[in-house]
Amino acid sequence: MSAILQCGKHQLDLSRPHIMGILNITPDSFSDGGQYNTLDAALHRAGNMLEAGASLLDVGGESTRPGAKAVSPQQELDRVAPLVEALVKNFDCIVSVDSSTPQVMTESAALGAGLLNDVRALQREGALEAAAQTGLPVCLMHMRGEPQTMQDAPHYDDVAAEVAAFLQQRVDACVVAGISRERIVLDPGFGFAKTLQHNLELFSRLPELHALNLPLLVGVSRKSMVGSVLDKPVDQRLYGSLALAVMALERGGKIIRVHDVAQTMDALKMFEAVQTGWREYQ
Ligand code: 8Y7
Repeated sequence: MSAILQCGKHQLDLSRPHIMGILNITPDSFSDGGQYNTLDAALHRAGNMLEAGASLLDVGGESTRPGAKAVSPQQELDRVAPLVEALVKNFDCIVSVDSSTPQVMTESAALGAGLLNDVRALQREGALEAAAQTGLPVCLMHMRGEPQTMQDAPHYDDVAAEVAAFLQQRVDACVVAGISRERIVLDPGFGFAKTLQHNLELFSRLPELHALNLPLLVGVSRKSMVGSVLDKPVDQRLYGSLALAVMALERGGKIIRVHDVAQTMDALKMFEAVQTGWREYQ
C-alpha cells in the first residue's frame, strides 16, 4: 500500500491518520440544520476546521440522508463549484468533493479539488471515466441502492464479507478504467443500506477490510448508529462519535470523516501519542 496519496498538488501522508472535516452546503443537511449554507459561513467554518487540524475538507451538494430529495446535476454543480473555488483560493488544503455526478467531478477537479468522494463508488453512468480523467484519487464507499430507499430492510448473510467483495469489485472496475490502486481509498459506508446490527458488526470487523490492502476512510460522526445505541438526538452524539473515532483508528482507519474536528483531533493526538509517539515523551 502506498503511504502517499497524491491529491492534486497536495500530498497526504497515510503513514499517519488524518481528519476530514465535513463542510455541508445542502440546505437540508441533517446535523447542522442548514445554518452554514451561505458561502461566507462555509468559509468561516472551513477556516476553523483547518486551524483545528483537518487535513481535508469534504464538500457536498447532495444530501445523502435517507429520504432526501434528489438534486439535478446543474443544481449540484451550482452549490459545489463556488465553494470548491473559494476554498482552493483561500486555503492551502485538500478539498474533497462528495459527489456521484461525472460533471461535478470534472468541474471540481478543474477548480483545484484534491479528492473525489463518491458514496456510489463510481457506479453512475460516466463516473468511472470522468474520475479517471481527473487524475485525482477516489474514495469508493459501499452502499446498496439509493439513499432514498437504502434503509428499506437491508439484508446481508455476512456483512463484512459482502462489503469487502463489493469494494474489491469496484477496485477492479477502477483499475480497468485507468484509476490505479495508488489512487484508491476504501470506505465501508456506515449507515448506508445497513441496520444498526450490520453497522456494529461491520465496525467490529473493520480489520478484515485490510485484506484489500488499501487505505480506509471511516465516517461515523453523529450517525444513527451512535444515536440508536445512546438513544440521543443528533446534537448529543459527540462523545459516542469520539469513542468510535478512536476505535476506527485502533482498527487501522486512516482518514476519519467528522463534523467536530477540534474534539476529534484531541482524540487522534492521544491515539498517536500512545501508538507511536511515546518515545518522544521519555
Ligand atoms: C459518508 C460520506 C456521508 C461516509 C464517505 C453523513 C458523503 C452522511 N457519509 N462519505 N458521506 N463516508 N466517504 O452522516 O461515511 O455524513 S453523508
